[in-house]
Amino acid sequence: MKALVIVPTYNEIENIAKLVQSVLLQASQIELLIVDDNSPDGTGTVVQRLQATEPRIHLVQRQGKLGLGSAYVCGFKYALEHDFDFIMEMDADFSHNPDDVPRLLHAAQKYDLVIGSRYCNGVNIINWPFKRLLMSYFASKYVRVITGMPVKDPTGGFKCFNRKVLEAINLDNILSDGYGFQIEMNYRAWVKGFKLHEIPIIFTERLNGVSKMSRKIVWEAAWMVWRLVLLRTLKAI
Ligand SMILES: Nc1nc2c(ncn2[C@@H]2O[C@H](COP(=O)(O)OP(=O)(O)O)[C@@H](O)[C@H]2O)c(=O)[nH]1
Ligand SMILES: [Mg+2]
Repeated sequence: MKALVIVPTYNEIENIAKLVQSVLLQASQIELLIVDDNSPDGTGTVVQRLQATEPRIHLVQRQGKLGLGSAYVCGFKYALEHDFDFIMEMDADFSHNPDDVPRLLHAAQKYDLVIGSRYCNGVNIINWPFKRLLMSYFASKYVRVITGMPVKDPTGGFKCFNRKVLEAINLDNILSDGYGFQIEMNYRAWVKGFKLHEIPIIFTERLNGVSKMSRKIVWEAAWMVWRLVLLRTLKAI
């Protein structure tokens, strides 16, 4: 069994070395792919240095900041080409706890797409301003009502795909970024009849670095759900 944890990075120099080490410690069959968008702070150079002594670290350097969605699509294609069986998504900023990686992988033996969920038992988020928490929580409800998809945390970015899910989705058709991207991947997997499953995680706001998400990305996600429902009605997905 080969597992790849994909971590997109943009200016994560304070987090990346520690994150890479914490993930690789989890299990010997886990490898890492960093998709770095030519971070001005030198995140990519740090990864290159780590690669010198650890063959389980892979790096794709892109020209510039092209967005989270396309970084993951790039990572998914890499995973399929390099014969990985399980493909995980994870942030670089320790909002996702590396110690949860084995639990996600374990659940992925039984389900096609495992989602680390902040809203399985109440709300499990540490250090978010109340406004952000409220917005994320109601955004999840909104997505559920519009799409009918039975997922409590559709915008979460800590998850594990079986490779057959990624093989079944035409990755070149994925257009959304950020939170919309997470919703779109779940929706396309669900519509195709794959088994989705949520496991509880605790999400902790980053201590180092800054968020790259913007208002624009939130609005994009809000429209995206309507587009997805329409495409499904037209039998285009
Ligand atoms: N390669 C790449 N990574 C990105 C981009 N935007 C965000 N990221 C990474 O995606 C992850 C989640 O982003 P973050 O800003 O923490 O989002 P938040 O947790 O929703 O505030 C982090 O590892 C970021 O470095 C991007 O445009 N390109
Ligand atoms: Mg974050």
